[in-house]
Amino acid sequence: MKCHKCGAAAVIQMRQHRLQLCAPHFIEWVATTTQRAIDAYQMFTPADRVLVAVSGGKDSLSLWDLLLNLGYQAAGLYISLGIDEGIDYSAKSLDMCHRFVLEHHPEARLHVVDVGAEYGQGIPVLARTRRRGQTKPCAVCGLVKRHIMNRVARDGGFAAIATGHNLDDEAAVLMQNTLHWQTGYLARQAPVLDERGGLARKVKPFVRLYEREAAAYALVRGLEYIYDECPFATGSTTNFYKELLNRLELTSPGAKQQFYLQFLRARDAGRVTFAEGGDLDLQPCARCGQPTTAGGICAFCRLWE
Ligand code: Q46
Ligand code: ZN
Ligand code: ZN
Repeated sequence: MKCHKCGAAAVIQMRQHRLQLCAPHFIEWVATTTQRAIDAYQMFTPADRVLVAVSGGKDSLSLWDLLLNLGYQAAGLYISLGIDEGIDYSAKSLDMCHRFVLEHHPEARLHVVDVGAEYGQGIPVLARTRRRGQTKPCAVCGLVKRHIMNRVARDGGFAAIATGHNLDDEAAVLMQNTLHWQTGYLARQAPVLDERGGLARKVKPFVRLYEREAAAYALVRGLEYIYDECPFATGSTTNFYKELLNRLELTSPGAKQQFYLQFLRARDAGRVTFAEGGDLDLQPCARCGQPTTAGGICAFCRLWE
């Protein structure tokens, strides 16, 4: 298998692009693809300070590495959730982030927020003892992560929060939202969510990259990352839809990409429209000042009552 650009040995074949590339040309291709997405959706410019949410996994560390290599002012944010579950998940993933900085970008700034140390309880305990987390800790975890990301972005004056969501993630969520005709979610599912009512701007520079390409990027760049998924992610509906789409992709290369990117094009061109389901009336929480729809005290502050 030879690189289509230079004829050297190829490290990856991307059937949906009918393209196979050697290591240096693949890195260059990932950089160009990501830069094009950043420009197309006007995510941020080199003058902006960006906060990259890192988990120690392949997507977020690849994204942070690439943004730094492209010359962006990108700081990392790691939120320690206190998840052990017999595999030392949080400790190991934080260690990956520290090693990434040390070995690849010693000049980069990593913000660490330890939920247990700062608020008194980590996610597993919180979930077990609150009604919201009874079925799965993810509801509590998502709420906590959103609150902390928003706080750090606001306090640090960052222009945007960047997350490592890739095309597989987005296509899976799109499939789920479509099968349930969640029109409000379909209206808001986008590579960029603008700042509103005190909610920080959110961007996803990897939306045009397949998950296996983000993994290949990490591998080729020699980035170490945590292979384990969060133990609470097993059996998640997103993973179920990802598998379905991957089966489709096997027989029809490019199906995932087609499904997601054509949705964005059709919606952005106004060929399909979805109602957002009422304007979000955001008010500052009486305790923490972060925006809330509930009025009075936000869901995050109520967690700790
Ligand atoms: S970290 Fe948290 Fe995820 Fe683990 S508990 Fe669920 S939401 S699965 S991305
Ligand atoms: Zn090449
Ligand atoms: Zn609050």
